Amino acid sequence: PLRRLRSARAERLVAAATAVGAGAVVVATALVRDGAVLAAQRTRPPALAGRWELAGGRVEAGEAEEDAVVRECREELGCAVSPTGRVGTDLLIDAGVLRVHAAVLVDGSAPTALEHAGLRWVGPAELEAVDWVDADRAVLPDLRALLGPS
Ligand code: DCP
Repeated sequence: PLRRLRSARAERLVAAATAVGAGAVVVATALVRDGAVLAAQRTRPPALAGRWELAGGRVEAGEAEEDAVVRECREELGCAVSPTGRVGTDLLIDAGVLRVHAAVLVDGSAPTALEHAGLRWVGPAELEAVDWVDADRAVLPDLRALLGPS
């Protein structure tokens, strides 16, 4: 079940649940270049294969979220990124809580699909048409605001 958390109280409940091991923190990267965001096509699990996501993964114990963003982009996309801040609110997913961070490419770096079936840069006008995984679709209003008008 997916729902947006709006209250500070709800945010604290997620923090408490995460602290006792009830779920993982998963970071996703809104990598922005030239007014477009990078979408990556999942290969697993079967239920999500073929659908598109913001690249990311589980934050490791003791790891800062920004460091997880940098690590996941290096592992999955083979590129160097610099995080620039949170996008949207916490999202509850089966694995725990999903937190999106915006990021930009470090000069000269470019993403490659090392673990995904494909990559595409998505401008504001195309955001809606992409077959996003459910959690990432919930971030579209925030992505639109991040990218600006089409
Ligand atoms: N997820 C999501 N949206 C994203 C990224 C991830 O909904 N943009 C979800 C899908 C998975 C969970 O988060 O249920 C973990 O994502 P990954 O499998 O990509 O992350 P890891 O490879 O780090 O996790 P695992 O330990 O499962 O291999």
